[in-house]
Amino acid sequence: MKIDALSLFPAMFASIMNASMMWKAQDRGLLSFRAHDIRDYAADKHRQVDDAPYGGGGGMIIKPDVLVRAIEALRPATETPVILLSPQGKLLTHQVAAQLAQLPRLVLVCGHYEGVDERVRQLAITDEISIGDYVLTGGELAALVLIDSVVRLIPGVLGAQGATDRDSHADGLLEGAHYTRPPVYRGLTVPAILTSGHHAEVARWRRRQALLRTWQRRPELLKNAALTDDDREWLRQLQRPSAAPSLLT
Ligand code: 4G1
Repeated sequence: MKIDALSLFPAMFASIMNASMMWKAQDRGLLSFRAHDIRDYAADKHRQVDDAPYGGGGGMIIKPDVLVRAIEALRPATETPVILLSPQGKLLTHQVAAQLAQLPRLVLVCGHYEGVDERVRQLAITDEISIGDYVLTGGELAALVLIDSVVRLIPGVLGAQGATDRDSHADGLLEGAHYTRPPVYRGLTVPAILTSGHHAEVARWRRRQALLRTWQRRPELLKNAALTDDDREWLRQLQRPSAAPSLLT
């Protein structure tokens, strides 16, 4: 996959794109990434990229000609999504990331200041994606979140392959509790089932822990989760008023 990011602060991408999984993905030839400086496409001698909003009010807006020129210089094919990271976009989910991971190329556009001139959307943006409802100073961190969520789904990027299937959110559930050595830490013990060696029992326990935690913390996720008849029956039991906590582990 080839990813181009357009930004006023392209240096923000370096540390994350040159570390760990991102470096391996590029090293293995599975990812080609470049961050481009929008300012390189400014036309005047002051390299002005932003201007005051028509109608007044505070803040500055990225100029449409500069940003459209920057996008067009990347010559995206008509089928390549040109994605503006924006609080007005559709929410980034595992499903969105999985769809993007199928594509050969992405162009990511990062806003700054108060945002971009509306005509950039009309002329050059095909999709808008948001990473959540909070204020950011720029779209770069959002682009990096999107890139991380997509690149790890490219086949061959993660060493131990099975890890992506068992992901939280791959089946729409949160993960239950995890433990490693030592067996007793500050008086807290590892559940005996995990050290029993009964693999089928361990798998069933883990599944129920995942269902329990999802039900407790993010019950709305259960609506779209991939659930078996067994899962549904166990969740029904959880919802009985008499279900005692000691039965839940
Ligand atoms: C109004 C959040 C403005 C922000 C309402 C998630 C946020 C890009 C994202 C803002 C941005 C809310 C994102 C806000 C983002 C221009 C440059 C837009 C930064 C900018 C809830 C500032 N996911 N925010 N405006 O944060 O780019 O992708």
